[in-house]
Amino acid sequence: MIEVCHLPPSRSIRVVWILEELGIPYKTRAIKFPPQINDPEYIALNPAGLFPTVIDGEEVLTESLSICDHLARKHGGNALVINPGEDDYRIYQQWLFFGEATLGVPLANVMRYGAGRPSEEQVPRVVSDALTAFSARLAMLEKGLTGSDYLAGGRFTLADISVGYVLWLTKAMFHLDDGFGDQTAKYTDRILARPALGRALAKQ
Ligand SMILES: N[C@@H](CCC(=O)N[C@@H](CS)C(=O)NCC(=O)O)C(=O)O
Repeated sequence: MIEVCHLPPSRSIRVVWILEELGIPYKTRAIKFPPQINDPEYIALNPAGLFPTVIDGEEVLTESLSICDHLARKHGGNALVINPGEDDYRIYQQWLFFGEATLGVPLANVMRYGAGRPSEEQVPRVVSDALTAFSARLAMLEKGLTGSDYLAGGRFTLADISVGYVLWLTKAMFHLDDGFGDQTAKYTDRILARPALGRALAKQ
């Protein structure tokens, strides 16, 4: 059975979310954090000590979106992905990568150099630059959402899981959603209301 090394609120939520959306059986493995000190078995699987890692038969997979893509194609009959040649493939790819490589990066810096550290270790200049960048990236999302319920293909896809995870962090974990535009606020509510995400968030 597929095994997900799961450590909420890490990006392993993306993996559990898509498994729940697709109804694919899986089990979770708890990690002893920090794995570099407490979980040598995990470090043997993922020497970077990052989350998530998934074990699927003989394969050990890392990178949350690549894992989700693999699971949807191998076990989910290609549901929730858009293939080359299909309408909106390019825009699907754009938002898929945007979630991880563009929208999530400044948010991570807000935490890493701000609220996630004791006040004497915070770096205010880095945090304010990251908030400025985050706001500009949200403006890009707002423009992309105008007139559509989902990011690509007129349906819920992995691109929505990619971006939706970051919006969940922004709203539910960091309470930084007051900068959301109207479309982004509505989109976030729509995506966060998905029952599969609720089940994923309930998994420990
Ligand atoms: N691009 C990777 C990023 C993985 C990543 O940075 N995960 C974070 C948690 S969300 C982590 O493990 N952080 C622990 C650390 O930096 O030591 C992915 O999408 O899987």
